[in-house]
Amino acid sequence: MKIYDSKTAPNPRRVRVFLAEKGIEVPYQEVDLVSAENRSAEFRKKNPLGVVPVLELDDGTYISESVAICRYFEELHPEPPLMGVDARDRAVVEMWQRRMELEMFIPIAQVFRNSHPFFKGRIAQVPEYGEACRKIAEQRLGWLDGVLADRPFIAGERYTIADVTALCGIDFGKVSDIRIQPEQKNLARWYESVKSRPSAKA
Ligand SMILES: N[C@@H](CCC(=O)N[C@@H](CS)C(=O)NCC(=O)O)C(=O)O
Repeated sequence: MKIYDSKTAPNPRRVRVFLAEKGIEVPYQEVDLVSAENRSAEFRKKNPLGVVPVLELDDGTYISESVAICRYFEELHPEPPLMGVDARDRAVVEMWQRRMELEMFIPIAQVFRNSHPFFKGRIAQVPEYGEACRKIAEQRLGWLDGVLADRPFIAGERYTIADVTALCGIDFGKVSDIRIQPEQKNLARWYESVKSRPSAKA
């Protein structure tokens, strides 16, 4: 088993943080995104979409999509639970995980994809779309600040995969100068608490 990884990219970090929370060690193989190794025919045999992370199992199965990889390990190693403990809780965690991914992480990533020179020539960049996503991402930070007014973690009382997704998205936003604002005290308190966990170094 191994995970095709990139130390600089936010989606692979989601998996590394998740596994660090569970205390699971998996060998990583760095994929060189700069030289576009991820877009080679060889790599596309592992993931036709040409993106990381990808988990390779010993039976030759390839699993991509960060949440799917996390799901695999959650099933095998339920403790500590990061994706919910019963039907209600699993649904609540999934709701927040999807919100963090769709409403926060993706707009933040789209700012980078549509404005940073790294993606020039790799995708059809639309800078205006990137700027629209910046506004959305900034609004979402304000929304999340309100959400965190009455709870320690995004899905409630316990640290979950929703916190992992939000942490990795918000940290990646710094590259595009998207930042928690001084008045967003709840968000800042949450950020300090998740950032100070050993897993955040993954
Ligand atoms: N939906 C995928 C997204 C994976 C993804 O976009 N990975 C990025 C790194 S964060 C990538 O490999 N980008 C390289 C490229 O687009 O060339 C997931 O959740 O894992």
